[in-house]
Amino acid sequence: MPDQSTASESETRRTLRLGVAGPVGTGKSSLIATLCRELSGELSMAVVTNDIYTDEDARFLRSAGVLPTERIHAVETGACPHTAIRDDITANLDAVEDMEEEFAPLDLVLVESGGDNLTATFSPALIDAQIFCLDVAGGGDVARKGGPGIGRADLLVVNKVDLAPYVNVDAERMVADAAKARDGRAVLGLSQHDPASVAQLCDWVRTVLNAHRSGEHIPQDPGPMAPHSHGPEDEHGHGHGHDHEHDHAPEHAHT
Ligand SMILES: Nc1nc2c(ncn2[C@@H]2O[C@H](COP(=O)(O)OP(=O)(O)OP(=O)(O)O)[C@@H](O)[C@H]2O)c(=O)[nH]1
Ligand SMILES: [Mg+2]
Repeated sequence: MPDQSTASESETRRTLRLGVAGPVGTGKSSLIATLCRELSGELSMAVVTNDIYTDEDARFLRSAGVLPTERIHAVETGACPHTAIRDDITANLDAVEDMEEEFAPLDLVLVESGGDNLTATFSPALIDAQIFCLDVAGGGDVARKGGPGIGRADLLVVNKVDLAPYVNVDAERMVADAAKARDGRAVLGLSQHDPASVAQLCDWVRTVLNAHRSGEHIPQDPGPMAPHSHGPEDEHGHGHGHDHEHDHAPEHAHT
């Protein structure tokens, strides 16, 4: 058994690699900008972004001025986001390790996935914990649609709750539906314009970082498509008459 006392110094500075995934435009870059703005005073941070064809997300974050520009690195995946964060993580892992070496000791590296559909999740070989980001503008029923990120990411964010009245969504209900679909895993209704929700997000990150440092946090693979039901009891009447675990292989899980 390793000697815990000699390991403790490096363990306490162990970098938390935190992934942020979710459909296009749900606010992943904005959430990362918010975390950098709020936490970079207390934590040493870096960001890796993933875009298929561009470095748009990295440029957005650099122009937001939330971190020194050299701490924001773009990976141009050239393939669908799912591939780069799950199936062949080499480019991302290289980028994360380079940042950790260059800016050692880093407390937190945020990795933004390219926007994808509901099935993209990070490999636990790349990140230690992951946030899956939905927004109210995608519709109040999205949280009930299932998928590995919605079901089993470490935190599900229902973003842009300030927009809920404009898109006829009951944000509280959407958060409650999400909580139900997640067997008690964390769900947060978030808005950039609501400081209380931003504070909750920051607290969640601090808690995970502490658990990671103490060895209590074990990276989880959200895995294949979550079990979900669209049987006749489906209250919204768009049932497909089945109730089983979808088991899409990762390489077939994207569109
Ligand atoms: N009203 C409101 N708008 C938000 C909020 N968060 C993000 N947005 C807006 O949502 C739009 C998309 O935000 P991004 O952060 O670029 O979303 P993204 O998920 O990174 O997008 P992709 O990387 O293209 O998938 C931008 O116009 C943001 O200003 C929020 O809390 N409230
Ligand atoms: Mg983005």
